[in-house]
Amino acid sequence: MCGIFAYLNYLTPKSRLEVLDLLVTGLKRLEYRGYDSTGVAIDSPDSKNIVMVKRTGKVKVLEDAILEHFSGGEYSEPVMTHIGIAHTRWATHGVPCERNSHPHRSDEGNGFVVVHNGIITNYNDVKTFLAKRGYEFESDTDTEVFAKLVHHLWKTHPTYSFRELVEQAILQVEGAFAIAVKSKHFPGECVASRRSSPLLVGIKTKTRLATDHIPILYGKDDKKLTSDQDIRPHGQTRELPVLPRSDSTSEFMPLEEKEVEYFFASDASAVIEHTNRVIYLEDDDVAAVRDGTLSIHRLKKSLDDPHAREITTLKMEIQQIMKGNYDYFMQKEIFEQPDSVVNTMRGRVRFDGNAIVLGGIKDYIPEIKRCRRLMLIGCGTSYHSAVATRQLLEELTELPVMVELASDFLDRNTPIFRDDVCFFISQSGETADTLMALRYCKQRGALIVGITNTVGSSICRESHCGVHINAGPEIGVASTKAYTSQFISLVMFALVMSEDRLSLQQRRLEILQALSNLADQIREVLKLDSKVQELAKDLYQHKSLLIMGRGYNFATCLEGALKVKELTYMHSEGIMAGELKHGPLALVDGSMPVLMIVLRDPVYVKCMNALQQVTSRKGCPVIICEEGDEETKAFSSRHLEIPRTVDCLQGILTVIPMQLLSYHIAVLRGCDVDCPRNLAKSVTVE
Ligand code: G6Q
Ligand code: GLU
Repeated sequence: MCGIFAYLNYLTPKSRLEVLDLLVTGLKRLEYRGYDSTGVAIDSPDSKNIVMVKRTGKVKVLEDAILEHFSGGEYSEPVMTHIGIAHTRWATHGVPCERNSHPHRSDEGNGFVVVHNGIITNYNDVKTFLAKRGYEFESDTDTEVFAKLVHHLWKTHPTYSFRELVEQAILQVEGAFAIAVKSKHFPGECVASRRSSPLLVGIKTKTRLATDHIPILYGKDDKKLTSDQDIRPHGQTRELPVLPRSDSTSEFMPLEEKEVEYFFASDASAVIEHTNRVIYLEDDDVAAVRDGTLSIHRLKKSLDDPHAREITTLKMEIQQIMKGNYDYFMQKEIFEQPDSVVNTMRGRVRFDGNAIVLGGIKDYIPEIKRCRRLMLIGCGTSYHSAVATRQLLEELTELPVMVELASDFLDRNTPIFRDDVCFFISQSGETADTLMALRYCKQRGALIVGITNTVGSSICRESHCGVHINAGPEIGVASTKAYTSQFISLVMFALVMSEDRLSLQQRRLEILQALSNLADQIREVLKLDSKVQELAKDLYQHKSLLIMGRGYNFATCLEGALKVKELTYMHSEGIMAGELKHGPLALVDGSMPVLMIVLRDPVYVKCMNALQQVTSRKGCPVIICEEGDEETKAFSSRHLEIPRTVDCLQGILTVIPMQLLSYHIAVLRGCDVDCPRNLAKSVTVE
């Protein structure tokens, strides 16, 4: 998800133009996170209103618009106290356009404006609730409901403080968010909060801060709650329940600095040039600044909560911060997968009820169920996600499933019929071959389903329906987290297609259970990183690497080989183990590097057969096997053990060592990990 940046100056003279420059610079520091549109909101010259400028495209486009829009002299007058908010958007709901860009407002008077990172998964419910109360919506985003919800609360609870209004609104929304809210009704105040999306507060004062901690405040009298008191009502669309007020004279605690500046940002790269003193907010923290005083509140107290939030001192340089503790974006994105897979399933898989809802295609499911066959079409890694899920799709849909490389599909002028359902899988949503294949199928009357990571992309817009994989922006050219999110999106589709098949319920439950454990198991596999790095040292000087497997893991062989090729420039080949005797075995001798995937699944015996064929030709394969599988491990001194999961999800776990191995070999070979030679992140030419 993208970038939030807000700047509040208190008793510190700044002109609005200076504030705008700070906001734009802050967005530039967040550009690396990927985005499709931007926007800012500041006070009007008379300080009685809020003015906004929003644009699609690069931050530079916004910067030019600001220069044009705010040229008047009144914007160069210094103001002592002011709050400006800014946003870079990676669309999840509503195409990238000015209307859908943030900040979003509560009403035509810009009473409340909000910038949001993440996904409000129950936004339709909230929207219905508000529409019944006369609210009209001007965007297609989920975010807009938040601004209007705060406004509704303000109208119905006129005595509430700004912070309380935002708290009440937070209690009603579900999903992931980092938000910053500004209001003309509460000038000079800012309220920010987070749930599953990062947000921090930078503090800049003329003198050293009087404290290194800010106490966390709770409930009505801000006294510590003595037990787990969940005061969060169940978010229905009935009249909003009102919580006990939490405003009291003791509310605003220390950090009452005279001249102070606060920076709210998605990550420290936007703050470090101003201050190194930051507070990392935790989920469901509510940070509020009023009259220059910062306070932090929580709605729900669990007994192991700390008493305060620490003001930490940043020691990292900007460059480091952008990649977190990682050296490359690709490395960061590999390690993000425990979170990105959760984001893909967020608001869609109800583990408690074993139900799945894919909002973007649910109206088309009856038509899809009547189709003659499914066709999965993509390029590169996206094609491999189709290969990885084909067998499960055949099993759960009981339909013929074809997987096609878009370029070859077009070369063959493949016959397509009106009762075909064609899936176009594409991280960027702009790959020319895939887009051309989409148009080819659409012209022939097929139903078009887009599986993309980029809202508003060509494939997204030209599909009849689709699923957004919600992997977040993928910066590294070599696709990693998008692959696993595409994989899971197709698995979710297969589960939706079989929800009314009694004979498949046991199988579905097994898969749903495995999905609920996936993030933790990915974390387990990522712990193999140093062992994989050692393996890379054995392999990086070789000219080739053969990767063998079959069944649910054949896709991993193809994807692993592609990763090795595109990152290390070594030759590598994914080989169907069942094909060994039909030729590839001739390549095997004591010096040919081989990696084999041998898991305890329906093709285990056949994989062991292939393993024995390799070792009997003096091959010394690296083996990816299940934890504790001593029988398989006995065939090689080099093995990577991964947790056991259901057969159709093994490919999520087995691809990660391949991602890590290709990364480490690339580093050892001095390759440019994030921008491999000759390659582009989106191949928009045929
Ligand atoms: C793989 C590469 C590349 C990519 C294809 C398809 O690591 O990123 O193979 O998967 O070019 O790109 P889209 O998924 O954006 O269509
Ligand atoms: N879901 C919001 C939208 O689509 C925010 C997306 C983001 O994180 O940028 O506008």
